[in-house]
Amino acid sequence: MLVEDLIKNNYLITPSAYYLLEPHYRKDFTLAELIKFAKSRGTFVIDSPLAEEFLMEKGIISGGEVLNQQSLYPTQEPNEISSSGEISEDSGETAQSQVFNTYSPEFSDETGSKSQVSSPETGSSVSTGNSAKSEILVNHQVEISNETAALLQPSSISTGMPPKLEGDNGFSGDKENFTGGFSEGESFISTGTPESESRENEASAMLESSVDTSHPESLPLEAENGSGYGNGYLDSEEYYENGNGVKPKIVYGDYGVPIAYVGEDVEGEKSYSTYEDVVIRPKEGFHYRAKEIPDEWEVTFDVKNVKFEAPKVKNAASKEGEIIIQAYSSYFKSRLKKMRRILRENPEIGTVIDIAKLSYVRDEEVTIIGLISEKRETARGFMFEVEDATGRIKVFLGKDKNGASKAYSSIMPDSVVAFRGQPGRGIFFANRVFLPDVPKFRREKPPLKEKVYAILLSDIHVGSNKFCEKAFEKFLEWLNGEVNSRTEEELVSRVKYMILGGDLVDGVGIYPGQYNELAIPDIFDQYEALANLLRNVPEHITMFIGPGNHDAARTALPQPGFYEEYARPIYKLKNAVIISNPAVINLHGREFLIAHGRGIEDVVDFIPGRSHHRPAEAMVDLLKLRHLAPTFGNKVPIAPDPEDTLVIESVPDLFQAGHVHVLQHLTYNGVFVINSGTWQAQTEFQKMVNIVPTPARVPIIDVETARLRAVVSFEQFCEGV
Ligand code: D5M
Ligand code: FE
Ligand code: ZN
Repeated sequence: MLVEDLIKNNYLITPSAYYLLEPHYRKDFTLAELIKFAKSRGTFVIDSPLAEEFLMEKGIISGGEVLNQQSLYPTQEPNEISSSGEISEDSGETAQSQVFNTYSPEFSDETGSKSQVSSPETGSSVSTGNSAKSEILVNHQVEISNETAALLQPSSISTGMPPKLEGDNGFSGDKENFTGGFSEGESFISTGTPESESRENEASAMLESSVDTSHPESLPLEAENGSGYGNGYLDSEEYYENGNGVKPKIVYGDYGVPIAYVGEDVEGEKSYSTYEDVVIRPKEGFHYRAKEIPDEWEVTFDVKNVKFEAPKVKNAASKEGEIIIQAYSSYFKSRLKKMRRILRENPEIGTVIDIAKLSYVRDEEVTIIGLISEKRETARGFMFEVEDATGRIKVFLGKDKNGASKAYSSIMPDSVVAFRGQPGRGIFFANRVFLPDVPKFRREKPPLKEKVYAILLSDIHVGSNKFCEKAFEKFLEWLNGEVNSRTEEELVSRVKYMILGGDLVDGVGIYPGQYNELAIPDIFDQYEALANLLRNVPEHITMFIGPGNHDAARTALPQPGFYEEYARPIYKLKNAVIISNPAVINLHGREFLIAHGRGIEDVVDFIPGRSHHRPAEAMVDLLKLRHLAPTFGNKVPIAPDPEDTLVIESVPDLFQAGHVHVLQHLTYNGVFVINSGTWQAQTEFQKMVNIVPTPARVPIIDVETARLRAVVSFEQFCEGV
């Protein structure tokens, strides 16, 4: 009623203001009074501060009542970050000290399951990295002078942050920590160029960009012709005049709910750049071998293509609560069913029996498969509360049993595992436990005729004042042929795919106080800015783009895609394929599992010894549980879809995630596991919780082997953003 009345009068109200005002409407105040008040404040949007002020002025509320701010990341004491929750009290201390110790990524005092992980981050392989590193250091001086030159460019972009030149210390210190971990056939490349040459490049780049801005292709907004995007956006726009000559545009979502308000674009008003002037063309004469290699890709799993069946309830008038319970019940049934199928592929599992049928079993070994709702360590062993579609039982696993304690620490709440053993009175005595896991060996795939590469990116965070814009532009130039060696030339020439795994923009209102760290405080402009940058990726490179928790997308997992109203500019990119989070892409017969990776946060919370700074290890834990976010009700919100699309149903050749902003990779049972890092320097929030990101490093994957071919670093253009 209040909403409609206001809209009729060309006023808008935010949901929080609505909840404040609605109970008093027509009882304690009239529409005319509210409108008069808003007019006196010169606004036609009634938000909660305005509503509060209004209610206070009317004497309806007193000053003490304040709105609770909802936020995605509740503010926490730093030492709560890795608290391991109720089910693993024993490990709380270890996990905490792991996170809050001074950062030392190479010296993991790993406990538990490290032995199964063959990590290239150890031993002799480090030497390759080291020699590359010394090259980087040699070029360091040059890089600084490049930077100076770049700052003088007329087209350099203002982020609202003062330009900064870095000294030696931070740079080399960080490098020490990170360059290890590149084995034979991989290289770590810094983009430093020999002095004289790079100056020339710099100059020509300057020239090009100033010429190019006048080119029609560089215009940020293509003419909207109304065709092609039939999602109701255009039909549901309305314009209102509010008396001050300002014409707001209101965008309506489902059920006629106003979801966005777009102010008229006033040219020249913005104090920030959306990178319209960043126009980079392939270097003349640069030969892209990838253009001649036929495309061979397919998105083999995308949440958008899953047909969900609506939950069955007795009749259409059933209560909403009942529908939600039904939905979660189908969700967990689906998880159990999928996990059972995976676990049964293990020949050692034996006869699987429903929990409800255990009472018929006499003196024989059987297997139960169930969801772990609780786990606890006792003096002699481990107790689990296990549930399947037919019932629930306590399971005891003696400490003396093979692999018991390792499995115990790997099991996250709500994951599904199998126990083999014998039922006793009201309890199941297990002799063995099986995680779903992935098979030890993988069949080799047929070789490819030609080398072709894929670049993995994530967490670009465009719009953040910590977004490494200069490094990203350098990377774009590099992709356009601005290379420093034969090796780099070969790499760039064969890049055919680019995968972007979420957190493309920084978003707005994602965490408390984020506003102060935004260079672009408007979500529409953030996507515009992102698209303006990505438009410079050569067109023969297909970009697969999926959402993360900072994007304009559903917060709960899975995330089917972006809200098109906001992310329209990236939908319009010619060479972009929008994917869901998670998604599976097949590249030349190799399966790439792509997820943003919020599940990593829960692994760090629940599995002892895990850290944000070694995300690939946490990803292996998820792989072992064959689920991207097994735990319900901890950090990661999960949508009550009738089907669990977060199960890792098929074993990938490569598993990519991002989210934690640290580049790390390893190989586990033939699966290449990699966290693709970030393009955002350390934020104030991350400083507080001691998260040290590794920005601006580009991992390049050899598609044939689904392994790392090289990491190219643009970090020197990012340090101390
Ligand atoms: O996540 C960037 C990093 O910050 C990732 O390691 C998660 C971490 N992060 C962010 N907020 C929190 C809270 N509240 N608790 C624990 N860890 C957090 P991004 O998604 O880019 O913000
Ligand atoms: Fe992120
Ligand atoms: Zn994230």
